[in-house]
Amino acid sequence: MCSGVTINMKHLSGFLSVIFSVFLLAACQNKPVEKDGMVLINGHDDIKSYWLDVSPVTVAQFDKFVKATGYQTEAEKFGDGGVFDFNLGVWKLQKGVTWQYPFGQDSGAAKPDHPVTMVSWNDAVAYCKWAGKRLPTSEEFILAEKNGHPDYDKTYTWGQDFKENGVYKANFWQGSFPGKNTVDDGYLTTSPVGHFGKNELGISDLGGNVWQWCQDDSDERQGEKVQRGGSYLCDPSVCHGFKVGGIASSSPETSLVHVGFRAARDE
Ligand SMILES: [Ca+2]
Repeated sequence: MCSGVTINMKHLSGFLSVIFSVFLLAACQNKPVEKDGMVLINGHDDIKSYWLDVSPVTVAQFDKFVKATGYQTEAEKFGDGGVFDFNLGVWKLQKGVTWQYPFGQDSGAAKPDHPVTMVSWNDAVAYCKWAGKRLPTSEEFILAEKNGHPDYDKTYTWGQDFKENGVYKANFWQGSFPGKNTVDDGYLTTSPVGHFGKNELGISDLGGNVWQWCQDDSDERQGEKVQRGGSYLCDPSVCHGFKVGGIASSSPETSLVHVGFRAARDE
């Protein structure tokens, strides 16, 4: 994306024409710095510069945390969690679902390279603490969606359309929610993190795949915590949560089959 100078050569009527183009884009001054799976995002206004995970926390990463600490998630303690029933098109509280088996043991284990789900806000905070990180604020998540540009005006973090060159740019719901999912993007539920590419900052899964917990209390719903990014259950005609600024919320002890998180850290 960021090139100081580009040179295009064209043969015109037998003469070689060399065209120099010089770009002095704002992005060039903010070339993303990546380290230890995090990207440094330059602050703006009252947002200080911060590090943000390149991808949502995966099942494999959460497994390391559990093995190191013996942590028990709230879904495990309560013995149930929220699952979307694709056959009936409704949400239900299902017993025996965990981060390892978010749709239940009969539906198979969560894949290591997929985002962890069936984790509450409290679980996410516990993971972040163990990792020496914290949850991003809502503002930080949105600035990442905007590729670090506060005046970013495209609908999605990757651009303006669902697809680029015929290829889906995110994991969401195609068809009509809740009755029909045509799965044109290849995934009914979660997808491997990074599968649909990265934005300009080199960050993946900021739109679609799983909703992600943020630090903040919901302004709209008392006692709930904000989620950002949308999920594989978002049908743009119903929810459209995977657009820039998409928002949802749940109570901090709620564990759902389409909600995960990523971590942040102060610069
Ligand atoms: Ca999908």
